[in-house]
Amino acid sequence: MDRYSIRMRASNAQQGHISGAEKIVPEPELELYCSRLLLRAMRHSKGKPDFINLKIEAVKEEEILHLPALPVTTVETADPAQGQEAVLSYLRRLGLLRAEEILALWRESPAMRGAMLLHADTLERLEPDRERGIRATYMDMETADEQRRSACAGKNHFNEALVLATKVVSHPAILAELCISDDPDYVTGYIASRQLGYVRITTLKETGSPRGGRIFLFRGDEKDREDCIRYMQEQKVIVHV
Ligand code: PML
Ligand code: MG
Repeated sequence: MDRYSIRMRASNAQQGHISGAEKIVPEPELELYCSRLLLRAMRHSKGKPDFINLKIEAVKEEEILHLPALPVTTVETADPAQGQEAVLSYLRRLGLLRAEEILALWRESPAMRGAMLLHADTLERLEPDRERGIRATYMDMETADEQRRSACAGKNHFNEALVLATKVVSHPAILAELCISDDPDYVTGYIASRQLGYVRITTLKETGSPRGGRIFLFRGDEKDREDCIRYMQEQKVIVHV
């Protein structure tokens, strides 16, 4: 079945970026999801947008990669220090020798629209544009449960992150992804990898902190890097939950 990709981003002059979201939907549902995403842009708690971009592109079925969602586990942590300790132990479990330095880079990461693409061994940053980072895009979730699909009227951090992490770590040159939300009230983050699945860490930062970011940990050569960036930015993915 052919589909349409819909990508929405909204901003205003005072705050800059306000909200963004995306779907990949069958043609009969195109109108419905366009209006849901429009509503989402208009009702964001950050404020009213003065610019909304809805980009709609046809997607052929053969262009879509279908992936099962990563299995999810949760680690309860009482405070950010415990949360970061948990992340360190998972990084070490993945055999990453420079786990402490990776965590330090993550803590200090500047506000970027996209993620850092970091070489897991040399810690070299591999994004062509370091201010922007790499944005993983063109992805959606499919579930038999219509309730979850229609959650698109508002942001569901967990669902959206699970879709993104599943896409990201499915590239063979990605060893793991780390994420802390930049939403000041959202303190749950995760580490994801093909080996570990999606591991939610309940407290990774202090409530009220706007600091957040993503790191894609990479291992490979120049050809892998180019393929990885193309995959993140262009490959259409539907994640099945
Ligand atoms: C974001 O703000 O987009 C990141 C959300 C991380 C979600 C973590 C989780 O709840 O599992
Ligand atoms: Mg955010």
